[in-house]
Amino acid sequence: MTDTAVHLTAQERDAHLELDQLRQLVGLVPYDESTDVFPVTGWDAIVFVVGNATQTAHYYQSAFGMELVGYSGPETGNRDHKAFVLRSGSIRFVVKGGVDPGSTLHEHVRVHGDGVADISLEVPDVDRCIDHARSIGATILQEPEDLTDDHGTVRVAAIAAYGDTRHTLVQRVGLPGGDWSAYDGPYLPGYVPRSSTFVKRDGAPKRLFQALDHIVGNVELGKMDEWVTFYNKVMGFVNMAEFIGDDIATDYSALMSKVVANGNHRVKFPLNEPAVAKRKSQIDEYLEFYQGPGAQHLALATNDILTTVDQMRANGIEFLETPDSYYQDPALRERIGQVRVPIEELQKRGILVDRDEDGYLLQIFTRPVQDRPTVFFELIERHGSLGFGKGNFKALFEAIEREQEKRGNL
Ligand code: TYF
Ligand code: FE
Repeated sequence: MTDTAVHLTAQERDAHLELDQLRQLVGLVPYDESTDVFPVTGWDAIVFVVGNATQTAHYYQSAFGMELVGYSGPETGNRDHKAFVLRSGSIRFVVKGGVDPGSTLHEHVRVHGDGVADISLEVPDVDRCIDHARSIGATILQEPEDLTDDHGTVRVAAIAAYGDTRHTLVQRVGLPGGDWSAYDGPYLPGYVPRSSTFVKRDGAPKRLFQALDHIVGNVELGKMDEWVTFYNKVMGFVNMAEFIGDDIATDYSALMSKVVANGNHRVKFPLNEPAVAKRKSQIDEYLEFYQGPGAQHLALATNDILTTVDQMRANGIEFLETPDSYYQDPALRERIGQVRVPIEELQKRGILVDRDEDGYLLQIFTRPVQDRPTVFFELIERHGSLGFGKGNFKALFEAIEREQEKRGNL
């Protein structure tokens, strides 16, 4: 029998999370890593490229309650850009903005607006992943190389994903038998530790979310299956049961969606493509404003969505509204049964609820978080359900379309 144990990542240990909590938060599962062609441990960092990293870093602290832990910029010898490293639980966001007028980051912002440039993944063996990716014909954007500073060494490489999105692969620990110890800096070599000057309001919880659950990618019409195949073949990801097919698409959603996940299910990627419908698809709106495929929403896992939503609202974050009819529908109560809070508490906040054979989940979506109607966030509290809220698709897509209509893009 091979080792199917699930281990905590360094980021999870740092955040004082335990395996039982993670099983509930993000639906971790055991699997056999020895037969994986491209083993992935979990998320390493989500890298946002933005027009003003100084202010975006403030936003993720003041509105999302994240903690500043690292920095790179002119003061540290990086004359090209500023980069701020933010943490909440096991999640690491890095926000980058160009300082040098010639920085290539400006071009990313000109084309896409603020967005996710890099979904970095932690892997136990970068070279093994790149060898496999190359054998399948994937685009290698960066060949494996060691980066070293006073905190130690990491080995990195990068492959191309949809649009201009990349997956940097980060190996933070040496292979068994080597002499390379775990890297202990704030992020990557070149980054220095930096702490928040931001003071949380009295009584604010330690953190508003604990882990990253999934990141949805929007791709062009007819490309969803190609990207599912990319994640299957190149990265060894498996298909999850939840999908939105033609049936739902033509009824009300104007999109199709399939979900892939890495072996232990830490990393889950739903992939959307627009569907031809009566009205303009929300995915087309994204593709138009992002100028191509890209990351659409990031789902943040919390074990107390009520508090998280209340705090974020108090911090000025705007969520999509859910009509009272959603909660008044007798079929809803029938479908969801008992959940840990009275439905009235969900209704007050516009939180959606869905149940499947494994359990239930609570979820809510923000409005887009930058000027273009592109990237937004989801908060998700799982109680056994490994799904993505299939039962809410209709209510959710109607809410998204109401927003689209206000923007004049329907
Ligand atoms: O990740 C999901 O599948 C859910 C539902 O454009 C969803 O959060 C799917 C597509 C979309 C918005 C939300
Ligand atoms: Fe989602």
